[in-house]
Amino acid sequence: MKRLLSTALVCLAAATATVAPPVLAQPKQRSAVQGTTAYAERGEALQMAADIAARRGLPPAWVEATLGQARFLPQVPRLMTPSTQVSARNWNNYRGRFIDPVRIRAGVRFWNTHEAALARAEREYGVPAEIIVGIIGVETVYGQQMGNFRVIDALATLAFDFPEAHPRAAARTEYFRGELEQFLDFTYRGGIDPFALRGSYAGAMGLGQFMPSSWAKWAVDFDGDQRIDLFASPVDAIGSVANYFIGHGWKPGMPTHYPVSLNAAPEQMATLLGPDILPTFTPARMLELGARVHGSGAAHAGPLALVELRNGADAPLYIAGTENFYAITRYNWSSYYALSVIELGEEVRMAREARP
Ligand SMILES: [Ca+2]
Repeated sequence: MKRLLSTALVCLAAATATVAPPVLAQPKQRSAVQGTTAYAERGEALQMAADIAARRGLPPAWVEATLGQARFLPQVPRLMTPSTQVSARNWNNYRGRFIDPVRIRAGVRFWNTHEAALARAEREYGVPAEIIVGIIGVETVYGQQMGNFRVIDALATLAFDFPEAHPRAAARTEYFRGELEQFLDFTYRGGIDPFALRGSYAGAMGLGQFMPSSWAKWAVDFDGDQRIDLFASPVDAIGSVANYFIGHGWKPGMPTHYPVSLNAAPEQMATLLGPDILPTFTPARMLELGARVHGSGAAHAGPLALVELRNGADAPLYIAGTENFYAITRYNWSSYYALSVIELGEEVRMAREARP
């Protein structure tokens, strides 16, 4: 659900805990730039409140009062601005940020604690436990880093003050206005205090960092208490991540990727890399183009993508990604993200199996 974020920023959801939480009551003259400017002072925010109330059938006074109390967070537009430095993508560095002994140990504890729910999700949805464990680990270190921004403030700031310098500012503004509307709708209807929920600088919430629209569409009550809580119920988060995957084309039983070796001419490489991560080629077609898929992948039924993961000045890593690799990128639009999820899940599984 964070797929619309810049891929260069995908790691930041998990890094928000290292960003100081917004100070809402900073005294003296700095108050105006420390998150104390309420959107009640902005005509367009009040107009949008009226529009949302009408569209969603919500009490106009409640929507206006809620949105009016949202605060501008000056650090949020900065976090959304793409870096001006063109940094070489580096898989080994990226992997190292998410796959380390601390996170693996936390993953083993999470899996052991929620073994029954993970097994049930695998049975009911066909999404392997290790993929769910990989997602929740990369997103929040199993709930340890769910973000400290008030979601209403983050969403209002992005909806009304998205950085104009961003190459897709108009589309992103539209997106975050939609998310803000979803957030107001589901907190009102769910009887949830909209000021109590905290999340990433982009408004992603809970163990799996669901955006409001994803919460509305894919979140499920998986522990049976008749309510959905993606913050305090890891079991609800497990079921919701699995349901999200099924809604985004996950095919039970299909591997995520295969090893591949290359002997391709430059024009063949251009053809192979043209569709990027979108699965396009049969294994036979890949072989014609100079890419040999190994193992059971040689007989894979269905399209594959040649996925390139750069390593700075070193040679890139190549894999043959299946439709399930692509499904993971629907969670966050990045092949680096997807392979981190897969490999963290694998590492946690192996660490678990290595124990007596
Ligand atoms: Ca529940």
